[in-house]
Amino acid sequence: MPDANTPILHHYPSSPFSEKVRLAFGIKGVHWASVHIPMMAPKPDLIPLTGGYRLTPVLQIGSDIYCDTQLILRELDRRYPQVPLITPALAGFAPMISMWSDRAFFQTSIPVIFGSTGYNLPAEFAADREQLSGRPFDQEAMARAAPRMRDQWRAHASWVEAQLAGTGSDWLSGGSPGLIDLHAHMNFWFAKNAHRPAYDALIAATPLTEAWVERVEAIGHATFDRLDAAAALQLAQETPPIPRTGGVDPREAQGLRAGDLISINADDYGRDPISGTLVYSDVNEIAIQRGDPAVGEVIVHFPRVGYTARRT
Ligand SMILES: N[C@@H](CCC(=O)N[C@@H](CS)C(=O)NCC(=O)O)C(=O)O
Repeated sequence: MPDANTPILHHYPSSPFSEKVRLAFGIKGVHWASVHIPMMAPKPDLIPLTGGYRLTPVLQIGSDIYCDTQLILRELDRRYPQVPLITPALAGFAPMISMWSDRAFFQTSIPVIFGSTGYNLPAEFAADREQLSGRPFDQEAMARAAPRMRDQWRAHASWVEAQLAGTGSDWLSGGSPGLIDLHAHMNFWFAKNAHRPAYDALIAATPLTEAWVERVEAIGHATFDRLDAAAALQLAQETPPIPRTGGVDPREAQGLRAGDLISINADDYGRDPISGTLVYSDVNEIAIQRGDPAVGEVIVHFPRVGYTARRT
């Protein structure tokens, strides 16, 4: 059984967003616990922790629940600063990269991968992703769009290639691997693991990037133990929630205050609102406290960019 300080990652092996976090543990050499969650709804052991957020991955530390890789990676840097993911020279640019990797590049990768021949998706997976995005998940349409999307994918890859060529560095983050590498690597890992022929055809034009992908993979995932979801829920139940010191940002743009009942939702997909009492905020993070019989009181944390908070 891990203790209340052990990072517990709720994820599944083929999840590209989760790969960022697994590699972050590798860079930092932090031991973690691994809870496997389903790759589609329902997620009965995750929802009691998050209050409705269903995306993958989620990081749990005791009764603190961190949603979205943008915030999860920021939190890992705060808790394990010995090997930082962000250096002062890239303090602003590094987090910006997630908006490119997670949105524009990721939305290009989906039709490139799922529209490639030989990719058979179960009907319930397509139905789940339609529900998630509110848009059709039409594999035939993706197959028609795939050639045009490959044009775009190659162009995204060319930016990584240009950066590696321009700096002559092994890493996008500078002298050692860091946050930019983790965000940028995700779509290459996704394509490579989900559809190897499509990846091989695309990556051939960017040899520095191909070698960099292998370097990032070689970082590995540090050491971890598998954990039952029930044990993770029990740990949350047994750990009293303690809001982060600092309270609520006095400059909250909407004038939100500590104790306000609010709801938070992602603004791209998986927009289910999560409700609770505002207990902490700063310019990059907002956290609510909420309870569930399965986990007791927990604090659920979200990033600010890409999320909407409103009083209920
Ligand atoms: N903005 C989120 C996006 C996460 C995301 O899209 N994850 C995918 C899996 S890699 C997902 O949740 N798919 C639906 C699911 O797992 O239920 C983040 O950065 O964590």
